[in-house]
Amino acid sequence: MVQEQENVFVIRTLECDICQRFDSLLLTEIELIERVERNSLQIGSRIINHDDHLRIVYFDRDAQYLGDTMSLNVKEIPQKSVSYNVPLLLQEGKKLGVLRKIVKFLRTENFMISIIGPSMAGKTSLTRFLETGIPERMTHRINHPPTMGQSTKRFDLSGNKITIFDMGGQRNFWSLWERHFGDVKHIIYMIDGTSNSLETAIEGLDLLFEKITDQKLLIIFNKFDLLLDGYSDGFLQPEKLLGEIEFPDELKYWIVKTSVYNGLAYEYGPADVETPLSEAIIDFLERE
Ligand SMILES: Nc1nc2c(ncn2[C@@H]2O[C@H](COP(=O)(O)OP(=O)(O)OP(=O)(O)O)[C@@H](O)[C@H]2O)c(=O)[nH]1
Ligand SMILES: [Mg+2]
Repeated sequence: MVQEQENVFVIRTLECDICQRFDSLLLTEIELIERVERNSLQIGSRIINHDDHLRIVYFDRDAQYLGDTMSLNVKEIPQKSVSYNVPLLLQEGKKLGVLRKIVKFLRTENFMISIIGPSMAGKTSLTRFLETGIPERMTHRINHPPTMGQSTKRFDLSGNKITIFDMGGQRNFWSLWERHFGDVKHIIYMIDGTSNSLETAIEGLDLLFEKITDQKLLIIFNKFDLLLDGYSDGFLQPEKLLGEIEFPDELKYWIVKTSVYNGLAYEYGPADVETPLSEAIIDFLERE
């Protein structure tokens, strides 16, 4: 990916999430070091103009491409607006019983979701799974770079138009989590259920509760497969979390155990039933 020529570094990126473009950055050694040293993380960045958005590319001191952030004008994406692909007559189906179901089947809704939570919880893996429908265990991906800042994805899911703001979970990025709260109606807070750090999970939730307004919240305890397959001795108990933290009175929230690895949600709805993970997420989006 990276080659050095007379103190000029070429950084080639993966494809842009939005317009599938590939980019190459040319940086002199001086410029590279200057950009990396601008912040305490020792991560350099450079903005590239794409047609209707900006791409911010991140790299390290060795000119290694780390990832990128898309900057969209989110105001242009309608929030949960309903666009009908059916004649007006069928929209009247709301009053007409059977036709109502047809309308629901044919209409397209737009949902914007922020996925936040501590690092390594599986936020990017969940985003990829929802986009591709391929469970993590079947992708054989070995490279999981942490999300630098945020990554934006737009795709269709069961006839709905989805925009996901997949936020970086490393502590230095927590201050960015609220960036899209003015635009989203749904927040997913994701925790690695096999991690011992209930404190970190609670700290992140405390921060969220300071900023959340009227959004609906889904708290995901991920990596349940590690417990089922015997790789983990324990799994954080949602009840324990509930006992340790005070939820805002008006907050509408749900809790679910998942395995993005297997593409499943556990005990969501009737106890002991495994639900396809994308169905559980759609169900959350459609809950009143
Ligand atoms: N066993 C198991 N591993 C998972 C699961 N989901 C994600 N992982 C792994 O967890 C690691 C971190 O996944 P990411 O999706 O990159 O985590 P993230 O929350 O986006 O992390 P940041 O971007 O740093 O905030 C990767 O090695 C994934 O393969 C799961 O359900 N089960
Ligand atoms: Mg990530």
